[in-house]
Amino acid sequence: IPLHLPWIDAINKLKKQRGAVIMAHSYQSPEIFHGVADVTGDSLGLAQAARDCDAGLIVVCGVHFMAESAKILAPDKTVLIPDLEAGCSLASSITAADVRALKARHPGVPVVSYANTSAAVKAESDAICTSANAVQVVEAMGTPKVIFLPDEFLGRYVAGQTDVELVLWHGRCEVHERFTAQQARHAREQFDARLVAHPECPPEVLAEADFVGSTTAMGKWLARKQPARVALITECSMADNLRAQFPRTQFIRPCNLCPHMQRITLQNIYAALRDLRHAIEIPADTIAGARRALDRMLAVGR
Ligand code: CIZ
Ligand code: SF4
Repeated sequence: IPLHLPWIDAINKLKKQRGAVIMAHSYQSPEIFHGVADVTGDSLGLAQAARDCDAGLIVVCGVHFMAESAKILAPDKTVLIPDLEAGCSLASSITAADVRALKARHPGVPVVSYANTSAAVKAESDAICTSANAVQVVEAMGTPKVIFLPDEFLGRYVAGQTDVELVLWHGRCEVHERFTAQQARHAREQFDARLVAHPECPPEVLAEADFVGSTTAMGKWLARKQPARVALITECSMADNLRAQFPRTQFIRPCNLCPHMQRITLQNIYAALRDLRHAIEIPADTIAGARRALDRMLAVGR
């Protein structure tokens, strides 16, 4: 962090001048997460904070679909992303046209989409879900069959917890799909670590885990259990950012970095505030459709 201090000071000064709020996802590096963010959280938490904050200018330090979700819930505010190329393998695995084709193939079957999708895909969906409420949202559709997009592994995990039949898509998180059961077992056997895994991991990894949960659920589990050693089988920055909060817990590898999250840097956050770029623009009808699907989720519960 010392190396970053001049940038952190400059950003925090400019942020005040602009009256901006900086929001950082849990997968952002510690200098961003602890150094410049006013709000931190998972993708939905950030979107809800964008809706509820007083500022008219929001910088989302995260990937593109997260900035879109903030814009969907706060359409009258200016939402900036420091790098438009910060994408996501899950979000880019499916287009709105793909969703329309699936609906044509399965008439009358509702579509539940994971938050990790574009605004256009959300607008084609009946409801949005997170990894924390996926089972509840699927069951709230009230149908024997649901189209579940786009994460195949999350879909298989959800399918194991409900009687609703799921039509799945072949999307993968390129960060979580790389973990292996052998890595998980190694962490447990060599380091006596508890294993906490994100449901975007392959089924054989989830089978080894002591706890499977979303980004937010992982933090709550740690606070409850305070294990001596834990392997967070997820994006590396999770452990980096939680370390300060749990000084008695040792964080064991494996972890993988998300290359898209890494595109956000102190330098481009500064440039975003200086030049007011890159503003997220979404057509009004897409915002309305996506908002309806998000509201359906919020009615079920976070
Ligand atoms: O894997 C991701 O990108 C996650 C967990 C996003 C989120 O919902 O915060
Ligand atoms: Fe997408 Fe995976 Fe990166 Fe999350 S960690 S932004 S799901 S590629």
